Formats: sequence, structure tokens, C-alpha cells
Amino acid sequence: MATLTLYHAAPSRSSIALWMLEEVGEPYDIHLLSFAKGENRAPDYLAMNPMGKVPALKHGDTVITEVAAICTYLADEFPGAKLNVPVGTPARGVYLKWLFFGPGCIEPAVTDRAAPRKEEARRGMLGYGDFDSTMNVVAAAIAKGPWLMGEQFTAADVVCGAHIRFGMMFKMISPRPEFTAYAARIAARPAAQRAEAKDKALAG
Ligand SMILES: N[C@@H](CCC(=O)N[C@@H](CS)C(=O)NCC(=O)O)C(=O)O
Repeated sequence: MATLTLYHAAPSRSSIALWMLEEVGEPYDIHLLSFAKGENRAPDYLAMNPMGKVPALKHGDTVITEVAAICTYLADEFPGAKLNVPVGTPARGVYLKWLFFGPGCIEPAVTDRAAPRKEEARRGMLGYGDFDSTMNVVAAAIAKGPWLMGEQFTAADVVCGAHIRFGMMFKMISPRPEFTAYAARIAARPAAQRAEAKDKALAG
């Protein structure tokens, strides 16, 4: 079987891919990169990810970058873990919506709020519209729970859930009952706990 290697800096956005790998349950290696030493800007890493960012995942000869793409890839590549909604299933459209909503709406809504623009952009110009609408849409989707897709935990919960959880941790998202309960459900997942413990050990 092809080897899975995660190019990771602990902790960072690549911690989301680390959590996903723990959910998948296949063996993987970690190649740790130090931002302080500029290892993400070294020529051999830039050849793999010209953005100079983590995560990157190598699976055999395939290199995948971008958190959401990595999570989508792993869920489809290892369907035995039941973290995807397969092609041909009606709910796949909604599943894909959430996989794109994470990096397309939640993340920019949160980072724009943390580092506001000098001039506020028009709502129509922003793909996420505005922060409150974005958060309200996620809150409504998880209100019933337990997961975005209902009873099935999927890669979409890793992608969107990580932003909600870390956003609250870093006080960029205000707690509200739906988010607090969702974050608690995530924190109770053994895979999330294993990933966190690994990250702590790697960062330490
Ligand atoms: N769009 C990328 C963002 C990745 C990203 O920004 N990673 C940060 C870590 S949190 C990084 O590598 N920063 C180092 C740098 O930009 O020099 C993704 O979703 O994977």
C-alpha cells in the first residue's frame, strides 16, 4: 500500500489534516517542518507546495495540498472509514457544500474579522457575505446534530468543525449553544484526542 506522509507544523492548520488522518485510521508518517527555521520555504518543500504552506499530504507519488482537499481526498480514498458521502448518493451535494463552505466562507469570515480591512468590503463582493450570516448558517445546520450531515460524521465535520472549534478557542468566534455543544462532541472523539496529544508532543 502507498505510504501516507503528512507535512506538518505543530500546531497549525495542518493539525486539521492530522485529525483527519486519525479519523481515517490508516498508518501514516509525519514530516515535521519548522516555520522558525524557514523549512516551509526550502526549495525541496516549495517544489511540493509552491505556496510554502502546510499541510501537504504525499500519498505514493500524489501530492495534495489545501486542508479541505486533503480531507476530501482521504475520505474518498479510504471509504471503509465512512467519512465520505459517495458519488451517486443524493446527500453528496450537501456534503460537498460543507466541504467548500469551510475554506470558502467560514475561514475567510473569521480571518477578515480578526484582521479587518481598512475599508469594509461590500457584502456582495465577499463570497461569505458577512460574518453573522455565515455563523448563523452553520449554527442552524448543527442545531439538531450531532453532525453537519445528521447522524453521519464526515470529512465536512473535520473541515468546518475545526474552524468552529479553534475559532472559539482563539476567541475569534463567540460561543453560542450550538457551537459549544458541537465543539464538545468533537472534543470527545477519540481521533480528535489522539491528534491533539500527538500535536502537543510534537510541539513540545
Ligand atoms: N489554504 C491553505 C492555508 C494553509 C496555511 O495558511 N497554513 C499556514 C499554517 S496555519 C502556513 O503554512 N503558514 C506558513 C507561511 O505562510 O509561511 C489550506 O487550507 O491548507
